[in-house]
Amino acid sequence: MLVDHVKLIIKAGNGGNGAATFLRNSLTAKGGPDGGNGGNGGDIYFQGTSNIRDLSQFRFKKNIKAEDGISGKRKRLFGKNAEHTTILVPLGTEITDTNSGRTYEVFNNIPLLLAKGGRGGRGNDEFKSATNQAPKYAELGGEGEEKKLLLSLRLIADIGLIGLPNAGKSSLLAVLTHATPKIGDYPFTTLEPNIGMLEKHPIADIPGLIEGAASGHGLGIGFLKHIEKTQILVHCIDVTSQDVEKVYAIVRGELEKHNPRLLEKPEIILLTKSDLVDRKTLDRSLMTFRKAGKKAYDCSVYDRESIKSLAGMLKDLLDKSV
Ligand SMILES: Nc1nc2c(ncn2[C@@H]2O[C@H](COP(=O)(O)OP(=O)(O)OP(=O)(O)O)[C@@H](O)[C@H]2O)c(=O)[nH]1
Ligand SMILES: [Mg+2]
Repeated sequence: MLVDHVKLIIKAGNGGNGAATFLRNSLTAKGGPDGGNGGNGGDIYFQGTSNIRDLSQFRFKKNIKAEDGISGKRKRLFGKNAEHTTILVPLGTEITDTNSGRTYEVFNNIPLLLAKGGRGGRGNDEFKSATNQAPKYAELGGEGEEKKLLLSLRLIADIGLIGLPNAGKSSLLAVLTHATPKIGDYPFTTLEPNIGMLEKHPIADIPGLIEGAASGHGLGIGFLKHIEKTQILVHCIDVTSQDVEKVYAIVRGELEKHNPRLLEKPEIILLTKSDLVDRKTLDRSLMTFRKAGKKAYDCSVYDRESIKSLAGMLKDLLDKSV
């Protein structure tokens, strides 16, 4: 199961308290102040990594706390600063601080500070002055910052496969990449997005869209966010459909309702399951789209050549777009 959004509470470490102590030993019965400073509390950083694909690590771990700083001790001993905590998240994670509304996008591996640890408190030794040679007080360590966060993941894929349920999207992912998605001759086989790699290019296969998906029909359109960052959409249409133009319009309509900008993305129309119709029917369907100035192709997962040329064309298009 792809976990693509979670709520999280993070709390940086508190600073250690400063000590309020006085030098005492066999020679000194009433020595001066010697309380050391407390150490700083640990910060919390987020860092992107390509080794993690989703947010499932947070399903049962909703609270993350960094270490507290150690308190200062007598004999001017400073407490240790706490270690910082770094939370690794997939590239493409969007982090929203729910109190301030600020949003951060993790798209590289540069650590992002989200909760600052409290400063260590100063010991009484630091408060000595000409007028007060023996201060009895020391500072308490500062509180570490606490934040409520919402993490939301957009898969970062170069190519997005879209279309009605059963159009053959997952089958295509399986033949184009080494991915092994579930494939079935019934609608809504895919319940969560799948990702596969066509050489260096990630391809996202998402659940099928149906008419009314934008208003919650079928599996809805929540997962469309995963194709927002793609460079190319491959619109898969089962060539045995009664009316391929209508199918095309339905899916485009749902994309538009989610985000009209999706319609401006470079797109190719792919008539799938070409092995199931004769050449004439296939050409007629291709022409319907080509006449309208669209890029339309056909393929069958049982025709190795068609898959090879599809893969070649996708790679060419991506190389041109960078
Ligand atoms: N004959 C033929 N059947 C195909 C081809 N591609 C896919 N199929 C079949 O079509 C059915 C649906 O394939 P899927 O890949 O699961 O379709 P999908 O678009 O991922 O479906 P959802 O996940 O439900 O949206 C399966 O029974 C596949 O075996 C093809 O090129 N030729
Ligand atoms: Mg599928």
